[in-house]
Amino acid sequence: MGRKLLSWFIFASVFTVACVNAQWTVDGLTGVTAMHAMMLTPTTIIIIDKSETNPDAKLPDGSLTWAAEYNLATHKFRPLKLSTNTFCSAGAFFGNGTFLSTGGGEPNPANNAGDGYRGIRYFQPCQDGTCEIIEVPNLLSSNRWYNAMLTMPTGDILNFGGSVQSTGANSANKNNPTFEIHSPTGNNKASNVQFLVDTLPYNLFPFIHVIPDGIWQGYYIVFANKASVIYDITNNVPIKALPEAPGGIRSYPCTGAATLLPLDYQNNYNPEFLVCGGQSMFNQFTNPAEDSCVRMDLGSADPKWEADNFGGIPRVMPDVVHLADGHVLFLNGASLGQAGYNTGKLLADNPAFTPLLYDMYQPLGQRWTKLTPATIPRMYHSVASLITDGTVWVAGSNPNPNFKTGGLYPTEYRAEIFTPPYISANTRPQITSFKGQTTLNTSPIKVTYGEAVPIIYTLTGTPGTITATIVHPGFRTHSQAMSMRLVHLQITDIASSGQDTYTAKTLNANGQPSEYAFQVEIAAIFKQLLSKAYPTLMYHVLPEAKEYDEDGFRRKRLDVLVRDSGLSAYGYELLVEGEQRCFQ
Ligand SMILES: [Cu+2]
Repeated sequence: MGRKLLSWFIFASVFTVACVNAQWTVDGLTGVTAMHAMMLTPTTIIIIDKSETNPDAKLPDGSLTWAAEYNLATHKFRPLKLSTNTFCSAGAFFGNGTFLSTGGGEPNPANNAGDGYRGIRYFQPCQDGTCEIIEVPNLLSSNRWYNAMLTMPTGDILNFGGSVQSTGANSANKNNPTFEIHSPTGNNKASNVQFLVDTLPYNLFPFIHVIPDGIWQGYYIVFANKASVIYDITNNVPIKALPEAPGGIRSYPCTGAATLLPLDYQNNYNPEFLVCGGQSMFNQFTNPAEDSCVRMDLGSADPKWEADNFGGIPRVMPDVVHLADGHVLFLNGASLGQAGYNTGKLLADNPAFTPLLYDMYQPLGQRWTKLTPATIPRMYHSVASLITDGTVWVAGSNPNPNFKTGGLYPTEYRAEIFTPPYISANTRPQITSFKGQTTLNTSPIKVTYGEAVPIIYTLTGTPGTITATIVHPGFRTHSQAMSMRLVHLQITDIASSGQDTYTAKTLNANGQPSEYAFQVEIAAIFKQLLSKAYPTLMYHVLPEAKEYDEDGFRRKRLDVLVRDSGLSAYGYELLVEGEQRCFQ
């Protein structure tokens, strides 16, 4: 094809890359306070409040309720009938996708709310907006308030701890130091757990996660107060007591947040556990919140805590969210005080408006980034959840015994969408087929363990590094992210479908890839070369093609701007030169 010249050279230039930051947008009204929430389908979130008089949550018969289904597409809520008080309860999915809510609080006759302490509620998500909650009162083995629930590897649900009565801090006479297991065929009886006695009085809403890999595989990490243990639920025995965590109290009402960190095939899914925030002093409502985090490598035979700061912001009642790119987001909560209701005096103040991004792969001291602050306080009884477009749904805040308007920290019905930086910084692939199925998000797609799944997507703009993660956004309440989990999936192959990869508008009249396609193609090649040479760095490659004729030759020049967040920007110019006939 005639003469072809490729030359690379750096040209001196300075590029100012605009700081891509996060955004907050008010989305819609939740109708009931988002005290508990969980994504049920790609477009719906179930919201469960305690029994209270939410003035806009009217059922068809005119009565009020304290549950709703929030639609992310229409930004509207649909009231759901409840008959028991779901005050400070818990939830999880069965392996078959049925949602289960259990526990709650005392009867509230004024609202026709029955005793919820031993209540069980099922909800089978549907697409047509007709499904309702099915309640079975008094089915738990014992009262559970502030219990934790978790989907087990068997598809059953673990129901762990709590108290038998609503309270501030827990106490021996209100403690429920037991667990029970729910399976689709019924309940097991309660099993006693000494750890839930030893961690009094700060063991409500204990943190519990399955350890999915490594030498403790199949056991559970349980954390309450400052203590933790690796636990064998099957045989109901503690396997290994872990060292006391440095820093303050982490459990209600000195509420912090905990998560199993994202799991990554690149380190063989090594499990790590992170706990952040809380409060060191009980009933000291003007005391600054805990400003530390502790992290533990559960892949170790002898796990130890590594202490870190909490991004420079003391925070009690944080919410923790796994983002789709594997970063961990902390938001909501307050910088003074503790969890609980304001009854004449503020238990918490100084809303912690600034979200924090945690990068688990960075060395100690370099993991935190502050993002654009919120404007709506999200105090006690707030939630946040990753949703399917990669943004974060944020709702709730009601540190009041009942629905309240006006004053400081009223009942908050506004839901917001928080758009993390990675959404606006990158073009996202549009998935058109998943395992051969083109009708997405309407019915479950079954994937077996270890199965390779073909995904077909289209991508306009510059193809970046394609990554894939699978996420369980968790049941959200009281800073708990029950069952939340993220796994980085290994991509075995990315194949281009040829020119069809580019949409028709990128083809010129002769059926050749247009200049636009040319830019994208060269940028992708360039990026592949760079990522082979420097696999640990992240790049943005921004191509800009120019062409001109000179002395009978047609030239295409490609200026390529390379940007890594840790480095200053570099520019390259690629010159592709050839006879005019090569560039029809
Ligand atoms: Cu509560």
